[in-house]
Amino acid sequence: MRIVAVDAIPFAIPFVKPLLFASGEVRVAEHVLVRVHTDNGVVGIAEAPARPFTYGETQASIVAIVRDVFAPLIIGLTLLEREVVKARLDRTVGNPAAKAAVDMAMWDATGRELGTPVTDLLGGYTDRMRVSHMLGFDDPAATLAEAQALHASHGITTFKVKVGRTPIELDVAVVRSLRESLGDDVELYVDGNRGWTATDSARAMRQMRELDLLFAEELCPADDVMGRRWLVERCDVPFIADESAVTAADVTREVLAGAATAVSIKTARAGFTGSARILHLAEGLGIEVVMGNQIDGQIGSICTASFGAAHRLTSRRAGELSAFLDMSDDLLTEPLEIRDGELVVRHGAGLGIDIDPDKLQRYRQDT
Ligand code: MUC
Ligand code: MG
Repeated sequence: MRIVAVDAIPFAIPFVKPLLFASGEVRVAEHVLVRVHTDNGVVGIAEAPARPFTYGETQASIVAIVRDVFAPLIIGLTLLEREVVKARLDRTVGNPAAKAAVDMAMWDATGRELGTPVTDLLGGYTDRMRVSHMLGFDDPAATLAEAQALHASHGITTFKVKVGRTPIELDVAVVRSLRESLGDDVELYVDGNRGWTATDSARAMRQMRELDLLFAEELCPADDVMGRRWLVERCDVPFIADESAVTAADVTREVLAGAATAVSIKTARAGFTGSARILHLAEGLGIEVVMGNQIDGQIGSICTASFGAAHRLTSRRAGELSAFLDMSDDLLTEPLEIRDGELVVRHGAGLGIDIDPDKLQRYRQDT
């Protein structure tokens, strides 16, 4: 189970419906397929989504750091030396999506070598997760129509609504229309991607008080230190740290500072190894967790589901697993399916997925 090669293949797949939010927009999934090859001929895979507006990683930077910096550091190690890999990769700060993809491709290769699903290796709590869908910026009628269509086609009943526009009334009107039209049985929460000030966030939360929100996420920047603490104190729902809490150390800092009371765990930026550290910390602190989404494709979504379903705490809440529904295509031989509002993990070895060579050839950017 020794690593003999690591490759990073850039690919691009257009979105049918672009996702717009306060910190950026995604019209094409410019992701990187990371593959870890072992001396037994096994290949583990994972996907790194470039999110320049959040973490500063681009598709080109992910390819370069995996090929030129990380691969030479880990070739020759075995798949079970995950802590050695982590220590070597962590000499470089940042680059969370690139590091996470290397980690998850190693876990996939380990599962394939052992003939065991990764989700069982991680914890094996259940085999499915409820799905939460992210609704990007739009007007109230279009957002409502999108939510209704997703409910009809996939049974989805939990929605994360992107907010953070000015004036705040634009977003409040969207959330109000969803609640009034969809009724009390759907779960709604909001994500500001740091778009509002603390004051605007507090006003918006006051205006949405009767709308029974489940959570509020990253409404204003965590770097507005006192403003954010003031806001979180006033918030009557758990306040999720997302991009302000990438590592377990970040989560500790934000929660102890009163800047968050819940955390979004994203395998796309923490891998399985880092996500487990954050989950255990959250359990110890007794805070809510949500399996978050980095606008992942199907490879990333099955990674999120495999981790989320593996643990009791992460499987309690709906996970953000459906961004790929807005993409025009993907790389898998067998596409993921969301039915009755749930995504079931794959029961095959590793992540239980395979790449379609024709699709990879069509979408890869390096040939
Ligand atoms: C989210 O939860 O914020 C938007 C930017 C990003 O990095 O992730 C997405 C979703
Ligand atoms: Mg977020």
